[in-house]
Amino acid sequence: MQTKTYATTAYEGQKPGTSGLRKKVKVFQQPKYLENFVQSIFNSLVDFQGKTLVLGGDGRYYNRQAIQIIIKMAAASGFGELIIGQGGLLSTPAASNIIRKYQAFGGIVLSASHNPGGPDEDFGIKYNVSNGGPAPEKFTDALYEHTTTISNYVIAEFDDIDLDSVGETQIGELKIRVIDPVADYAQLMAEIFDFDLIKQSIAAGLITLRFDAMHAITGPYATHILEEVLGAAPGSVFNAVPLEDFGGGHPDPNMVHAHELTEIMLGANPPVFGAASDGDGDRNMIMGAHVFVTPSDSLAIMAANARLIPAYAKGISGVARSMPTSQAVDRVANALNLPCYETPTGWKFFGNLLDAGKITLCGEESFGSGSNHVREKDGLWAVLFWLNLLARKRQSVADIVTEHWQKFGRDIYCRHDYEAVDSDIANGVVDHLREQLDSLPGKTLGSYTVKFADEFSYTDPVDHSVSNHQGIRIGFSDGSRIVFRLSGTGTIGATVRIYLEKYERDAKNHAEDAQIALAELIEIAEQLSQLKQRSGRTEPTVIT
Ligand code: G16
Repeated sequence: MQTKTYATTAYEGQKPGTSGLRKKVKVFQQPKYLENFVQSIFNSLVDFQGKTLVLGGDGRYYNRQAIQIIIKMAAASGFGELIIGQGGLLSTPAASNIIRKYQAFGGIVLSASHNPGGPDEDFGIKYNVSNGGPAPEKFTDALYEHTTTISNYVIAEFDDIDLDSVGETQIGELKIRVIDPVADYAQLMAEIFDFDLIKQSIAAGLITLRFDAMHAITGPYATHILEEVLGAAPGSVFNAVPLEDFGGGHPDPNMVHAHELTEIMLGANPPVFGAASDGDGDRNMIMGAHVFVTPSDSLAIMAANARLIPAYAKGISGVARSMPTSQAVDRVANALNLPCYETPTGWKFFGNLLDAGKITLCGEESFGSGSNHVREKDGLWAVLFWLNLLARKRQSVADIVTEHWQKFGRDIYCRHDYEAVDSDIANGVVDHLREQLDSLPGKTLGSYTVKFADEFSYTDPVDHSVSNHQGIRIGFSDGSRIVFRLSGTGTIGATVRIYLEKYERDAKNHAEDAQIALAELIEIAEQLSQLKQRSGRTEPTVIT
């Protein structure tokens, strides 16, 4: 195999965010931009020669071109085998499964997740380590250092690989395997859940469902598992064909962007169950007839009912949630006497806890939940969890949620996002909040009294690494919270996220609309942050 070394110069700003490097496609298309980043990944690895690398992406615009470049660079760097999803496709959880199942050295996942796709939209790339999970901060920090000093990259010269046919190709010492992206994942799901029971419930008409794949990666996975294996009516999965631009949509499973599903579920004669997933298949939105389940509640309900699922029937070892996620799961953990961990935002922070067996289930308010079956969050897994639950409990989604609240109380919750805010203004807002932290405890704000105010810092209980500046937290004496963070996944300016949470024990108030119940906290958040005043915005871009 012929290889060639090219001189290059560093690009600024190749610092991985919450989940890899996400930029506009046009940024990635600059000469040697992708090559610099990929070479920097390889320069951060030790002892990988001859080993296996998994490669796949969510199929968005530039996926195919990027994969061909990465194949040739991986070949030149000395990998022994590449496992690639057919068509260059692998959902993020499926990639995590393949890395683990075939004991690969690591994997490269191409995705900008829930961000839109197309020539003028977003692209992304991240490296996953041998446990199948996103590389930890120690690795991404080292990788970033490499991007700032890179001076050359090496690439092999051979024709583009046929990604559309399953099979094997040998090029010199390198074996390239193009695999069915769905089969291994579908098999894993069948091992976790009671497929026979779900199938019976669907056949008996007890469960009817709609799944919005949003023209993204879960289309083929959901069609196979939900329709072909479990027998849901043809067409139950819609927007099922992955498109490079997601059909012009924003593949983010929330009630704003998955509006087709939302209209079905809140409209006349809805099915029993509705769900959606995102660009790369790791997020999920759960709905029932006339009801939306917040991701935080979904996690808590899963934890409370885990024993009803075959894979977790013997019990779970513990749970974890990201800091801004509501405390609903903490209440379940407390009742079941389970350890409960609070981590920074980012799935990578769950990896050590899962590897060490300290937790079995984890989740985030950002529409992500998962378990120890892979090391990524997993959209379809969450959907199957709920289907298994519905089949076992023979209750509606609304009844399951209401019963859960009656038992544990309700953490009324919502998130306000202000997108594409000028970065200096956003940083000014955070600085302004930071300056007030020492003076807030004990203060009365409206009907709330501040109990604590701090900037979240996390010490990993396994490797003791410390992650600072993970969000501003303001906790009140009644357990309510306001959290402020800057997103690490946006590509334009800064996205300011405000997370609002209020605990309500009294069942007669459980049906209240979240925006109304949280109105006073929303006011207090503005008073403290001056976000609207400083940014000139009058309302959030998205409320979830
Ligand atoms: C990624 C991370 C999640 C995180 C989410 C939002 O998800 O894996 O852990 O919660 O981003 O992060 P931020 O608030 O920093 O934008 P995904 O689905 O985008 O890969």
